[in-house]
Amino acid sequence: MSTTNFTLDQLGWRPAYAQHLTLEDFETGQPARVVGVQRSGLSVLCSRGLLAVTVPPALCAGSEPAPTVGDWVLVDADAARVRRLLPRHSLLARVAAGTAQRTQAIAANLDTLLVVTSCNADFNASRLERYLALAFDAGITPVVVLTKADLCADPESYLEAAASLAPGIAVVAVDATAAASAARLAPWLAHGRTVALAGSSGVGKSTLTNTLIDDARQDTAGIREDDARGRHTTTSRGMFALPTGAWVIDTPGMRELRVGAVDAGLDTVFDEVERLAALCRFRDCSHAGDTGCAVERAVADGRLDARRLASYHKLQREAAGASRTLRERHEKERQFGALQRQAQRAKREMRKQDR
Ligand SMILES: Nc1nc2c(ncn2[C@@H]2O[C@H](COP(=O)(O)OP(=O)(O)O)[C@@H](O)[C@H]2O)c(=O)[nH]1
Ligand SMILES: [Mg+2]
Ligand SMILES: [Zn+2]
Repeated sequence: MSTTNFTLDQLGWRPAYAQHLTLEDFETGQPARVVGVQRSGLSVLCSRGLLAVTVPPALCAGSEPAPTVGDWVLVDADAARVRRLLPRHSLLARVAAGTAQRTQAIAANLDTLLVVTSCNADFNASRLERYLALAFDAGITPVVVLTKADLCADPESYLEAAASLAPGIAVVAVDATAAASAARLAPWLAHGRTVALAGSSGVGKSTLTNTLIDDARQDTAGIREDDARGRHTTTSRGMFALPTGAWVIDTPGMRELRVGAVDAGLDTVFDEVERLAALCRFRDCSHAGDTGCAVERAVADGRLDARRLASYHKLQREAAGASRTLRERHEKERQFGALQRQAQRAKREMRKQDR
């Protein structure tokens, strides 16, 4: 484990974060970055080095997702305890399995999401669209990384297919086992930047992480779970320093990535569908058997992929379901609040009458 002390700048601090801190905050605490999440608490890096800190339960009680890797927290100056969570500039989250639409934080304060898939049977356009919508919705730049290019006869066809999934997205093919090849990701790995790798199990996320950090093993910070070969494996989430000064977060493979109310992200990814939809005869066209539907006409003409429209419908439904649940929850909270106020009023009235 590194004993290096990190400056805020090295940890990816942004001047804008200081707006959320008072003079008193700086006197009684210090900002620290979460590099690991354990059941017992958090591992954070700050000017005092690597610390294990506890999180007061009240901090996890609200509707805001609990502290996750990449988060900035204010740590007590004289105790190993988190005082509060600083506002996030971005949050990658998914909807947890089950019906409650509970949000599960994956990583916070990301600049870039490396959406990793392989140049083989793992490549799945609809799954990629899901990740892309999630990233765009969170204000995180997605980059599609196609691994195992060295094992593939025709990486070009995968590059082309991936590039067509959202307007203007960057797509890079790499051999994740080779440093020279992984260096193609340099544009997103500048000093102080934070990137996360996401994608199915087995696509090469940990291999790529290892290749990127390998040159400077001793300088690698963060919590690393080592397997028998002494290599990094993803048993828990962690954040690692790269020799370039960037931070990389490896996420465990997700079998199911359910998205929340990512409507804005969908508009970005399915830009051409939205444009076509503007030409439908009816404004509330559902693009499913309605007369005068420009979207379905485009599918019939071969201008729009039927798969893409199906993917759009599926994600729209998911996002709408999430919005509905959120609205219902807010409505319940609102009604509950009104009831409480009513009860308080009644109590006050009774006291008045008593006097
Ligand atoms: N040849 C080659 N093998 C790779 C590449 N990326 C990953 N692998 C192999 O694929 C397997 C799974 O990789 P891993 O990093 O554990 O995937 P993860 O589950 O996404 O973390 C390992 O045996 C890697 O050596 C690549 O670009 N080229
Ligand atoms: Mg892994
Ligand atoms: Zn339509």
